[in-house]
Amino acid sequence: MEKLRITIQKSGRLHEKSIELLRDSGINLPNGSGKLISAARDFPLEILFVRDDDIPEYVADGVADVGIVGENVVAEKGFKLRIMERLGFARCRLSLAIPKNIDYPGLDYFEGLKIATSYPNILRKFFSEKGIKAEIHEISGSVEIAPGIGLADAVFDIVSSGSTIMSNGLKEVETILHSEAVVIANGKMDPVKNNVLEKFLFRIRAVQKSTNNKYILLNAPNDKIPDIVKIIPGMKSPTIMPLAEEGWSSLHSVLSEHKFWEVIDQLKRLGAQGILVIPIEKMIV
Ligand code: PRT
Ligand code: ZN
Repeated sequence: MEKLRITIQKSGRLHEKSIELLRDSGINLPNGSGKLISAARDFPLEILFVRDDDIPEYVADGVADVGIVGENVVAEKGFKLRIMERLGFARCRLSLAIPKNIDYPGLDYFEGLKIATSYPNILRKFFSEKGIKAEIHEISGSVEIAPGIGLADAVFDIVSSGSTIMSNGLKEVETILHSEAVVIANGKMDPVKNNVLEKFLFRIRAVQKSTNNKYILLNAPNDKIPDIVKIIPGMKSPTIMPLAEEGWSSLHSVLSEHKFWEVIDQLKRLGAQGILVIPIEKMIV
């Protein structure tokens, strides 16, 4: 079978999770590979390790067929690419931040100011849409120190917890882009490769669904079961089995982790007991 070539980050914030996703999809790399390129043992896939900034270009040029990279980098590079799947890790946002003692009056504040960023294209596009003229100063690292050393009046940078911004005496005033890791693909792929891509995506999606969902088991009085089913309908419908104790049943269902925290109080109020929440390894719907 023709090999699909994927490009992932060599080292950094995306590396571990990208490898983990491949591993959970049943795709294992040979051990101790510090190499540029490596072939998977159990799937027709070659892995090319590069800096994250190069990933969109490699995929757009066809050097690789797919890549795993942050949406922020995809947006900045501006190549024509297909986003096949959002992966839910490396979440962050691109925001404008200003010195914290300034009373922020709104976007007009940035008119004529000097703004330091590693994402000039995204910022230029945003300002042009808003009709704001500012001086964009591109720097490649430690953007957050620029105002403190007099290099810029404000910054446009990645924010995650917000602590970097805060410890540099800045405050976040506008968020322009929300980002997470995504799978990108080249738009022009021959049918054979496309077939391998579909198989690859199928596996990734099964892993994604399983990590977002949990298997739930609980015991409840029979007369409450209809109400509980309304709250946790499951994949098709829940499994209900009688308990040895008269008048009680065990209910099994699948629900998203997020939903679980929403409904837990309702379940308890309805008399659910012995609630177990169990991880799912793979999920195919
Ligand atoms: O060497 P290479 O070029 O491959 O890696 P890199 O150094 O350019 O990127 P890396 O590994 O730092 O980040 C890769 C991707 O992770 C980014 O492109 C984002 O999509 C995503 N990501 C998620 C982050 C963060 N969270 C993050 N917090 N990237 C960077 N940061 C930095 C940010 O630059 C800032 O300095 O962390 C600081 C802010 O964090 P908080 O938590 O203090 O707000
Ligand atoms: Zn980078």
